[in-house]
Amino acid sequence: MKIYNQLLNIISVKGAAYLILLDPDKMPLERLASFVLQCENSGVDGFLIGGSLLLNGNFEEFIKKIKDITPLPVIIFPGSVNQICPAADAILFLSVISGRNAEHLIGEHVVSAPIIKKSKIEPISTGYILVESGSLTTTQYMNGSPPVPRNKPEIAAATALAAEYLGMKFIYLEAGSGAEKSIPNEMVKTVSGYCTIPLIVGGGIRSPKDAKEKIENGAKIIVMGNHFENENNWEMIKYFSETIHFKFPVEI
Ligand code: 1GP
Repeated sequence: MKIYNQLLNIISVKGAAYLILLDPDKMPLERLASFVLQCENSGVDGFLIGGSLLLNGNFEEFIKKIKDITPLPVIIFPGSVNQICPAADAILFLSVISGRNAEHLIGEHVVSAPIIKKSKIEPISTGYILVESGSLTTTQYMNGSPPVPRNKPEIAAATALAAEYLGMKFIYLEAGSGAEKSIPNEMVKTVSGYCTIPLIVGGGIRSPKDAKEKIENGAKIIVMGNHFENENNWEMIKYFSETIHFKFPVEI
């Protein structure tokens, strides 16, 4: 089954899906196996792999290692066209629709589309909306366009609806990795009530309560990364899974 359909199936059965973001720059290879197994045993549904920069990480080796360890889907979450690898299962084909930077709306896509076709990984068209979240995040800085103001849910909703009309398959409301504040619940509610395509929410989520509120307001996929850069928090993954999979909590 295609990864997109797998995700829709998880959403339908469990209520929502839980993806973990792994940045090759931030997760040392020697810790990768134990973290991935902990995620798998804690009910996580898959992995997003990517980073705004790639200073140290070996992207291909990193993805191959995850594929060797787990059967869970591995989806590229690209910070740039350098982050494409045939060993992955799919790639979020992101267009930064909150911005007006042509390179991130269509330019990089023209460069990367033939590479993706050759690699045979599944592209999943995703409207990526950056949202103000306290201080400037790396993602916002790298995009070079202002994020949507956090008190303007109607702008996010109109942007998301435009993405739906353009044929995109997911909307991703992004506060930025390690954001001070996660996406406002009101914005999640407004966007999810205005569009029919599934809503991914990530950035700055650090508690099961926060994840639960996002789901209650209509998020269908929760993404977390930064919180688990601290190994002391790994034990929490199962509680997040149980909370997010509200229709079908996995016995752990
Ligand atoms: C970032 O939405 C993801 O792109 C996850 O954010 O790392 O803050 O959990 P965190």
